[in-house]
Amino acid sequence: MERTLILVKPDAIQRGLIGKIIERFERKGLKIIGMKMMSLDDAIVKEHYAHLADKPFFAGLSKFMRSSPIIALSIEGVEVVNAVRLLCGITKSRAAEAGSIRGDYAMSVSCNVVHASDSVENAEMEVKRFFREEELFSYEKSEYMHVYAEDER
Ligand code: IDP
Ligand code: MG
Repeated sequence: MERTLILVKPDAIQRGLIGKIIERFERKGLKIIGMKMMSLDDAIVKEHYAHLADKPFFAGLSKFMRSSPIIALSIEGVEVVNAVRLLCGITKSRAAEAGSIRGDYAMSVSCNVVHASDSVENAEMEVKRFFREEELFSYEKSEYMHVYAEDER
């Protein structure tokens, strides 16, 4: 089963959007298997955004990601990596689809309220980066049955 990583970023924490953002994932019927508040240090930001290390905005991005605690979430389900990316909307918030989280809550490219893993391979690494195995929970979620047809489970 796929797992993905979501971060509720510092701008969302500052703006009091934690509940509204988590609600989007619950509303979709997704199963949260891990959730915690944490402060990021320099090392984890560098590792998480290694693909952007040589960009001119990296120093600002790093400072932003360390400016408040974040909420890390892990969600598990059928094709959840793509489903969660669609819910979040594209990186450039001003052009993000209305109805997506970024489309509804952000205007900034850097302060775009959420992170979501962009591929199944990256998601596996990112979930491990932010959660120890014992911080992830295995349980039956009753709504699950309404969300997936038998052959999708
Ligand atoms: P993603 O978050 O949609 O996966 P990435 O390209 O992986 O987008 O970039 C990671 C994060 O870096 C973005 O969410 C945003 O916070 C920041 N970022 C990306 N491009 C820019 C930019 O051009 N200027 C400022 N910040 C950026
Ligand atoms: Mg990315």
